[in-house]
Amino acid sequence: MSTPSNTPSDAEVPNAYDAAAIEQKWQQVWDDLDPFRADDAAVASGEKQGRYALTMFPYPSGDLHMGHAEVFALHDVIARYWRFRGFEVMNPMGWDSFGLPAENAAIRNNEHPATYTYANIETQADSMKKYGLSFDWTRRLHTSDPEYYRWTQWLFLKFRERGLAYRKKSPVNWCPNDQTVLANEQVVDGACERCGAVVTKRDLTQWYFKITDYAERLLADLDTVADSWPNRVVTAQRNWIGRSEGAHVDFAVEGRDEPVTVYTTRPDTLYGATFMVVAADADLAGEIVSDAQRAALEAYREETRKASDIDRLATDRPKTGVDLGVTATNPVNGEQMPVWAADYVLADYGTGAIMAVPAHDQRDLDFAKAFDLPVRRVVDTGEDNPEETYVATTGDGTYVSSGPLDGKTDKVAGIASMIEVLAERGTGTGTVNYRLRDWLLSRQRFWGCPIPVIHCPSCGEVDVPLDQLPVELPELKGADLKPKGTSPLAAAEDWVNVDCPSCGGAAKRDSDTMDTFVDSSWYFLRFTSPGYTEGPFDPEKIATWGNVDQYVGGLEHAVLHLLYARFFTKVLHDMGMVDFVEPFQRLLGQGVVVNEGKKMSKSLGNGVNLGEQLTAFGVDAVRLTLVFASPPEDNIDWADVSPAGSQKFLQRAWRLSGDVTSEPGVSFADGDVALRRVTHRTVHEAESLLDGHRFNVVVAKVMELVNATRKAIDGVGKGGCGPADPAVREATEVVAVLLSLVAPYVAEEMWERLGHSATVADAAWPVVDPALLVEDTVTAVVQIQGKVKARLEVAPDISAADLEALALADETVIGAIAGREVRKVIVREPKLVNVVV
Ligand code: ANZ
Ligand code: ZN
Repeated sequence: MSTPSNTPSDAEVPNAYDAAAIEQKWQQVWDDLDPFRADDAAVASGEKQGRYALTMFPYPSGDLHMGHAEVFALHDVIARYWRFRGFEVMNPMGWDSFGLPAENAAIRNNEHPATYTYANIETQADSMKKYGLSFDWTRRLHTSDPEYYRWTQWLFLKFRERGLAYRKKSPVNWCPNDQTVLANEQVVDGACERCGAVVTKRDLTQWYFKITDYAERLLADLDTVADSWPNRVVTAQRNWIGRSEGAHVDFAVEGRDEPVTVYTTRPDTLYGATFMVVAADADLAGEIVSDAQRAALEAYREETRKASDIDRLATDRPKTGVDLGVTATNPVNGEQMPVWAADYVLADYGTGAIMAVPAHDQRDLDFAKAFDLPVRRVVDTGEDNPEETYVATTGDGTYVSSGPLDGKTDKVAGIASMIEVLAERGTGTGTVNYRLRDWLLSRQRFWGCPIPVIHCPSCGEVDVPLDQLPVELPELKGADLKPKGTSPLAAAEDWVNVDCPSCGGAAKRDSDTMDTFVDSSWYFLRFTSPGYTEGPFDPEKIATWGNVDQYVGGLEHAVLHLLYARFFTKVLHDMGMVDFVEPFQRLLGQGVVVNEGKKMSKSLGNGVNLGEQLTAFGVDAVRLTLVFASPPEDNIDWADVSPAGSQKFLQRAWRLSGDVTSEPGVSFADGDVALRRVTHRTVHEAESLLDGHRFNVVVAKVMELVNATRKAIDGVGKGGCGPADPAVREATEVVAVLLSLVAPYVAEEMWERLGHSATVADAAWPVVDPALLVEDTVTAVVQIQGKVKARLEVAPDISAADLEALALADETVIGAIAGREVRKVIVREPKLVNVVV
């Protein structure tokens, strides 16, 4: 602590601070004081209310970049603000440290992926410390540590016990370059999300999480967060789950005992079905194909393996297919229709078979046109007949050629009555379908969490006993990690060959590792009790902290990470391990930092290096620039902002603290009213702006307050109160406190120069005096028996009741009434009160 000199001479007071010097100085102080460590006991005892602030933990590839800088700066405003408002804030940080980049680097450099991973983690941790973030470092975790992934494995086995983790063989997306399967969502426009190689299909036996069992709840519970998550995220989640209502309709197929069931959202168009299409890659196609067409089907199947699901569903793609040489019977009119196999029907959606209604579905119509199949209109929308135009009509209209529906116009009723007809005949039922697929979680790569299962020739799939967890990764490196179509773990003889835990016979470990999304689906729970050895997290600590109050991160995770974390939370709820069903109460998605209108990229050469910016302008100026640039959700163009301008402003703010000449603790009540009004209004507005995440506006308000304070200091004789006025100290202290949300170093420095001891983070949040929020006042006259006795300064919009109460509570007025009985009070707000006694 240092005490400011009361009469600083120009020579003593430097005119600018040195960003690098104060960064070094305060990092040391914060390390020593450790002010951001969250105290479980204070929350458990009820002494303080706990709040859990979380920002998405990073993947350790290289150092932090501008994107991290933005999200961390925004998140830190919230965490620090809550702390000021008296909450015990848990703000932890860790690393999502399994994943392919480390493995690829290890192959390149002939080392173990851990080398790359943990070196980068240290680099990032140093950068985060330098960046002045209010993290509680005692909770740090890395998902690639055996002490963490032990519990990822434990959870996998618990899921398996509940029937939620299973293996099945199915055509999966295969990246020929990374030599691993990919989840559907990791295939972007037919290419591998990571490396861009064209993705193909392979029939493989893979592990899945049965997330589809939770589809309904994942959808329904979105309503509980709809107001506190960005709209577009809620919508993206809804679309991904993709609930649709329709019907299962059974068609008898020639040469087969069981009927073939199709899924349709339009059972009301059943009379317009003119052929059936089965997914070419579905087993069903092979089961029903006629002998004459078998060879053609096989050839066609070869071709479809090359196409991605997205290509297959594209409406503008030429339609291809094979006639299976059998017919199906329409259950309502007995018509025989041909059955085809095609790739535009997906094997794993609905039932993998459809009834084609070409008149009212464009893809069916394109197919009908390509293969000269019949088209029959059953809904007359008033548009041209699709039988002639080859433009499907999908709108509402009048049913035609539709038996009992003819002449009717209500689609909803049409669907319902057709379902009724089908139900009566036992050939169909109403049903709900979800687009959501089970989560394919196994990967044929090394640097991930091993799947804790042993395959035994006689016992089958056997769990690794819980007390033998973790199944640790072996020490492979370099060339051993090269993908060869199977996991590198399969070739690690010493590791893969084990005794069966059940029969003791020779068996093999499962050699796949888990998708890294599994690791990040529960890390937020572990933060409540890092190092806990009895389970993935301490149930008591979870009860103390509850779910995450505020989650902050990038919207590239709008779908999968959030969906998977929500799924895990619900399963854990059902296991009785947590008492909430949603992991994240509030979600803030920040925009991205671009440069010159474009995404930063190496090839465009428009990347902005965070480290260089921090060196050039200082941490505070960079953070301030990112927070001030725009509302958090908007993108920031680094070409449009001015870190140099931020730097100048911070120097201006800092200079105020050197000019204040009153002592710490001086009573502000006697300070200059005009400046005090600005100060209190700033705090008052900042509170609601911070709650509403309008951080950029808060910065603008602080800038105004700095200007007003500067005027007050310099304007002696021109209406300014001068540096000794308590109001100047009050204003400057408020500037320091508000700035500490964004620019912690300079705020700390100001706080010290104002004569306070570290840390400004422990300062009391300024209490707003409502009287000082009154913009302009008017003078109200109080008369007793018609004679003026007092004048009151009141708000122009004061109510009659408030004015009367204020007048009767005034000491002069009470004195003048002198105990006499008040018979009548006439109020003409806001200017006059007449008391009759
Ligand atoms: C007949 C029909 C008539 C259809 C019509 C649509 C319009 P959503 O809403 O996405 O669930 N479909 C069903 N299973 C399919 C599969 N495995 N691959 C490709 N398409 C499939 O869409 C359901 C509709 O998509 C179903 O309703 C079916 O076509 C098609 F005028 O059946 B419809
Ligand atoms: Zn066995």
